[in-house]
Amino acid sequence: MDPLSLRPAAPAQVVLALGANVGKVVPTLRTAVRALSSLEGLTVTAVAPLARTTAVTIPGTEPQPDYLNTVLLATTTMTPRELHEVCQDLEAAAGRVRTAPWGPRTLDIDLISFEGVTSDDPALTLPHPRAAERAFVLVPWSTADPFAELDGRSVAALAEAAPDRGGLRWLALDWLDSDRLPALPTGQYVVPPTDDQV
Ligand code: PH2
Ligand code: MG
Ligand code: MG
Repeated sequence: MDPLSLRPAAPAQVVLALGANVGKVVPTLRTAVRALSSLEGLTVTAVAPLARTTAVTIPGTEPQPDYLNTVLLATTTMTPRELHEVCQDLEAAAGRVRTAPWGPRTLDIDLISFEGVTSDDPALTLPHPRAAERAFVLVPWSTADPFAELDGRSVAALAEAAPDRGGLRWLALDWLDSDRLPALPTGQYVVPPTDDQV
């Protein structure tokens, strides 16, 4: 049986990472959190602070605007595949177009871990294969849950050791409701990519 299609016997703990670096990133991230919170099969238990992070890009590619990143902790009765599909639908609703791998994006929602599930399916690898080395995931996550573990290792310790740790500029704690946040990640509005640039 495919572990990604198994319905959890009891609500499973999951970790979702959200990121955006083009378009109206703050409203986009807020809309995504509200949409996830209102889902039938998902209960959001914590929303991490919002981090401004230097874009991690493929060496030699165009520099990108800073990202805003956050992490949600939740429990779910969905299967991993169902939850992954919901995340992709929300990305599409935010106007996500797939240009280059690791290209700029209006919204990225990654399933980082799903309690009790490991998978090496290239469409959905669990836990997320690069999460352990990404401060933009680990720092917000460890702020929301200081005792979190990933593959038996402390998320807080991994966060400190992550190569992109220095790229984390600030954390906004009350970002869901505060009206003092900039709508854009940098001083400059960056137009989201469109399909004809693919
Ligand atoms: N996501 C990527 C690639 N690079 N860099 C930052 N700072 N934040 C991200 O969310 C991010 C990235 C691929 O999904
Ligand atoms: Mg990602
Ligand atoms: Mg993704």
